[in-house]
Amino acid sequence: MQMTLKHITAGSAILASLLFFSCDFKQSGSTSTQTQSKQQLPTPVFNADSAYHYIDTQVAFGPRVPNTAEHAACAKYLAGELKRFGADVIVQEADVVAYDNTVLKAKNIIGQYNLDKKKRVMLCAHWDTRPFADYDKDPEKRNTPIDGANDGASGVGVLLEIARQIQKSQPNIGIDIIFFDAEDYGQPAHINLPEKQHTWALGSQYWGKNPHTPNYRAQYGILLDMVGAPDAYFYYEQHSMNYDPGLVRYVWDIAHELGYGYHFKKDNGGWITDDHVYVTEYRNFPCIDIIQYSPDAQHGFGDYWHTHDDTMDNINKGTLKAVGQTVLEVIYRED
Ligand code: AHN
Ligand code: ZN
Repeated sequence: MQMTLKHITAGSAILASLLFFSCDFKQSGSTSTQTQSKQQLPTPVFNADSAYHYIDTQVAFGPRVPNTAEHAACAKYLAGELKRFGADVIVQEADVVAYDNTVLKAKNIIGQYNLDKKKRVMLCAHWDTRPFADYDKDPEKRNTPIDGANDGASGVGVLLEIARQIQKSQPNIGIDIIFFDAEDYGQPAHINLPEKQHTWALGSQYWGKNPHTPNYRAQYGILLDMVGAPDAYFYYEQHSMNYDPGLVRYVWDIAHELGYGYHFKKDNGGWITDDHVYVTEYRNFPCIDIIQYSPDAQHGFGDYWHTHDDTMDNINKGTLKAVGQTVLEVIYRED
């Protein structure tokens, strides 16, 4: 039979549709792979030994009090580590004024990942240490700066380990890690001074008003503060509950799901003025605080708090793991 033009056309149409079909089949295969990888990435395993090492290294510089050589050296180390872990780093320098009118040369250290992603989560911790030990049992030692192994270095150590994991396998979203300065220079409790507001969290107050990117916004933020003590309990911090109770419960649920219910108590804690308050108030997205709370203590924190007992002996790898693995799980579940 002789093929007419019509037949040829019909024949190619069949062939084309077959090709189209096979293409389509292949495509739907690759689409499902894509969907799968978007749905749930494997969560990296948080290494508590590594976080512990980053804490130990910070403490070895000596107290990281603004306007000291130890502080300057540690700032270099932290920015260098974030760079080594593949982040785009910005060191934001700011002159902030302390309760006693001392001008502090503050540095907020920022590491950005996946800058092309619009959806971002911000993770933060303060990196400075307190110039006083107001709550030390020895009055002679109250005017000297503390090691701040837990109060300062622990949150940063956990976030550096998270940065190291992000470099190995990227989450689906953008991540901004911010180490805030001058959080712990608040008006001391051991000398009688008239009540003064907003003397804490000076670095985050500055950043809130002058973010590293104009109009910076994240979907949400998580602040880590005092996340390394043995037997640390993290309660629902009340400002965080006020800003986004669903987010707080979601993070605590994940901690319980992973088996860290011992540390993450599903009960109300205190109202704690910390960096997350200024982040939320100035930037207008919710930032929650994972912070050790001790309901029976007079000041609400551990016995070591703002004393010379806040040393490396106060750091426990099990607590670091509970917090670090929970935060990793939260960010790798995002898409
Ligand atoms: C006050 O004591 C006002 N806020 C606790 C924030 C803090 C101090 N975190 C660590 N040190
Ligand atoms: Zn403190």
